[in-house]
Amino acid sequence: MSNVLRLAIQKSGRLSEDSIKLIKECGIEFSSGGGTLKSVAYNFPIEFLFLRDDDIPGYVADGVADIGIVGENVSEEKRQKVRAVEKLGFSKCRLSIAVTKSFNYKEKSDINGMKIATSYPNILSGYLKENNIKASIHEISGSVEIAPSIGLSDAVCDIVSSGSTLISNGLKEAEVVFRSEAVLIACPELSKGKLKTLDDLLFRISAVRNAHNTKYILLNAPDKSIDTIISLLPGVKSPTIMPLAKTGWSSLHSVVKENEFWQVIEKLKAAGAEGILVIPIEKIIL
Ligand code: PRT
Ligand code: ZN
Repeated sequence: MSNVLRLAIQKSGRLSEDSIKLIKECGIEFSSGGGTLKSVAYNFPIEFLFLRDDDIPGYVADGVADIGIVGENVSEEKRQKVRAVEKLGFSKCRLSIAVTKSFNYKEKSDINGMKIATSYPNILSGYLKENNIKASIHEISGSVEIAPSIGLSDAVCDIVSSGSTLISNGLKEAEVVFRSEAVLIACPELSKGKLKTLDDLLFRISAVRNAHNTKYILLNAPDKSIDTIISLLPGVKSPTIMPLAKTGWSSLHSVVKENEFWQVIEKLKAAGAEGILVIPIEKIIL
């Protein structure tokens, strides 16, 4: 039985670039772009289907594709039988209910009785039910944000990222219904060979993602500060310490989490660290 995994990626849109970048950072080489619908990797048992994002959950559920990269919003809305395998950290957004700027919105119960335009009727109806809100859903497939201004609805439930689309259409965010990011989904029935390939792929993805979240850090410090610095930079196992030619000083190498970076730097300086270098990491195998 074949161990070649078929991965469905969005053909063109907000997910495409980051999906392709992630796969390429995993050291998997293939050609994409130029209207290609299908492609095969040169150096890993994987082939690619380039599709509209809305079609990806269905193709994965049917086994036409083995795995796919899609927004959690789409995966949740389509209600297909797929397994969410790994969140991928990009294309972060939220599905929110927005009302007109002039509406004096205070709490969820204000949504009662409203007509809400959305392309996400399933997620929205689940949310309304959960929160005991009685509102009607008007399903439309695009340009949801203009619905209130043309008298089609009182509110919208749409994807928000920066919020500027809402503002430029005279709307304001009232409630977050669902938070989303790109996710790797899989067909629930994969052969042993394909599951092995999926494991190999996930191993590479986690090495790349760990590296994105972490920086390599080198610094010089007086020997008396080393214990303090080790407590600030515990590293993967523990930091490397090498003596400098200058007596009483050492060079210390470690890693630091991207989101803790600025706080740690301040504390390192306070502890006497000098000549701090911070370097990107390509892969981390823990
Ligand atoms: O052609 P195809 O069907 O494949 O693509 P698409 O047009 O349906 O989807 P696409 O490429 O726009 O988005 C793909 C996925 O990216 C979505 O399903 C989300 O998971 C994610 N994503 C992240 C977004 C956004 N950010 C986003 N800002 N999807 C849509 N938007 C739109 C939103 O609909 C609204 O019109 O951007 C506008 C809001 O953006 P802000 O920044 O003004 O708030
Ligand atoms: Zn789409």
